[in-house]
Amino acid sequence: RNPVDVSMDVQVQDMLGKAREQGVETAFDRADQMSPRCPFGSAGVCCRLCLEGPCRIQPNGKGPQRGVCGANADTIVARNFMNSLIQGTAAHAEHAREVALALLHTAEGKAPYHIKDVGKLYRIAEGLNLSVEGKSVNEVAKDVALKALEDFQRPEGTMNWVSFRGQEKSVAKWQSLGLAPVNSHLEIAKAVTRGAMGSDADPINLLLGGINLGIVDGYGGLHLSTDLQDVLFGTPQAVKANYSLGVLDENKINIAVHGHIPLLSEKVVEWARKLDDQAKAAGTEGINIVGVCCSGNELLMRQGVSIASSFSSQELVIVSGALEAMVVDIQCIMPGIQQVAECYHTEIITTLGHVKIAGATHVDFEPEHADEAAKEIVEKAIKNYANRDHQNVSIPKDTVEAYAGFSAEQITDVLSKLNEEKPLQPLIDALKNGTIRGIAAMVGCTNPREKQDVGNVTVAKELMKKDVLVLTTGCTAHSLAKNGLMNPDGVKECGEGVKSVLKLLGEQAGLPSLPPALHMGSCVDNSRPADLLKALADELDIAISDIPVVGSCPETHNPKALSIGTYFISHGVDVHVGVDPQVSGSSLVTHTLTGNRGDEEVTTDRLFGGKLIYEPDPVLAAEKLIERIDMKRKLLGL
Ligand code: BF8
Ligand code: SF4
Repeated sequence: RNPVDVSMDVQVQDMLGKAREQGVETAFDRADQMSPRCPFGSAGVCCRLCLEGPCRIQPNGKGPQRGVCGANADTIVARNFMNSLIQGTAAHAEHAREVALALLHTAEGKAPYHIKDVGKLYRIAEGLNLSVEGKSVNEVAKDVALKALEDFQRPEGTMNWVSFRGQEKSVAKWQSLGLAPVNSHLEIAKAVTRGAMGSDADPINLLLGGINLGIVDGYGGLHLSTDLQDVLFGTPQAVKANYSLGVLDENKINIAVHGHIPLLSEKVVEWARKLDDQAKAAGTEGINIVGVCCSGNELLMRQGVSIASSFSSQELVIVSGALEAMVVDIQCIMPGIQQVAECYHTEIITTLGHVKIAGATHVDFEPEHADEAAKEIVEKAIKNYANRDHQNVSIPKDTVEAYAGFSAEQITDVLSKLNEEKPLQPLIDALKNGTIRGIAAMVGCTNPREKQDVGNVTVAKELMKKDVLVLTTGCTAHSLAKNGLMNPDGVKECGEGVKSVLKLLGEQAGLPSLPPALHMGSCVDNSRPADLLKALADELDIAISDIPVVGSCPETHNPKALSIGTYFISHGVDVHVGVDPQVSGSSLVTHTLTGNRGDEEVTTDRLFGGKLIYEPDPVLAAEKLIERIDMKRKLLGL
């Protein structure tokens, strides 16, 4: 593909042009080389779970229809789907566990972090039924951390965070179906076991196992991470920052922070500020931290750090020739960054013992020694400035201004200026009278296979136009920000109804309008839209599945996005994906996930009230989402 066909973003197109001129290969080139894709893998019908295989089923019904063990396409497709949910769920659970352990060590005085949001800590303690009387802040934090860690080891019952954050109606349904998770590690281990060769062979049962993983992902991963990160680093509030490759600064030492867990990125920011003089002594104007992927989102929300790139163009930040270091922790880090870095002076610094890249520098980052590690990392970047080839620096000129930091707390805060006693009432009224037709969470990734930003931006604009209130997280937020949808001016894209609400709320916040897409954070922060939905459903005394709300992930790439989607489906929220979820090899699996509530067979829509919508065309996708929103409105009598 020509650069103009890989991204909507002119800066990305230009930087890709530079990479190609210099013979540097990126994910966009490799995505092209991978075409056409294997039809068996695409349909989900290849299995390599044991050494009798690999086996593959002919999707067209001709040729072998069972693997050596007798597994048919339905079993293989369901197993493969569940196995990818395991990947996503384990990633989020491990993220949460690391934060919980860091909170414990902080409370015990063993790690150099502080409790930043004491109010939220106490609200969480209360939600967990912990007594706080006569206890110090650190003692309460320790109790909360132990409750969190219990969610990785309790032998029976229901996970603390499911009881705490889940809506009663949803939790009761999961319990009645035997799907309420006991603890994250137990459920993940069980899923690995049932998805193995010679274990669970019932496709429907496997898909229900997938729902259980979705619930683990949501509560043991997303909610737990967000809650404890807010306690340690503060609950986000509206903040202004800049987007695009142009946020790199030629006159400064540039450090990109990439990955997911704020334990590392927050410390890098702190030490960059502390060592600014050292950077000036090296002949620069200081240190410029830029964000990539969800570490970027975390820093943006709490520190106003600007964002250089979403997932698919991460290598191009290096191609600028102006990046001294790219510091990574975990998830969505392309191994390809090392090859690209070897063509420039950038030092790739890995930080976790279990996530290394051959050829990269490794600085071990343990929360207990966070200061020493962050200092070492920033000093390495300062030192590496001497190796910058100033002739080969190309930084695009423009950046886009965007507002972020819309935590559920921040949104409620703005709403409370309209109705102090019942802050949700103005939102409920607008939903009831149709000023707001519905709510959409635009979430997830960018994918080098897809033309970057097109799906995300088109679905969002189509929904906005039709008076859907758009919330956003993850790399999708990056697409929306670069295209002006996280700026008050972007409100012109909205229908008259949503526009009037955003303007009214904007006035309360001292802005001409709230932006048409409200950025709620990283991918683990998909807990935030979920919190808002729970609050709305509780206030209305209805199930979350009854609210006219949808999720959309147009440029899906990571299994984490699928597990987040499954989390929403387990609550009865419809979820759109724009990239093939690789289940088409089984009509049973496809129908269970995408069929309707009125169908005779089992479908997630019938069981939970929400389904998966696979639609690569973003305009059609928006139409289908609107149809579901309207259906739910009708069922509510609106
Ligand atoms: O967790 S949105 S590409 S960076 S998976 Fe990855 Fe997708 Fe970006 Fe954040 Ni989420
Ligand atoms: Fe083949 Fe069955 Fe082994 Fe899969 S588990 S590789 S289908 S024999």
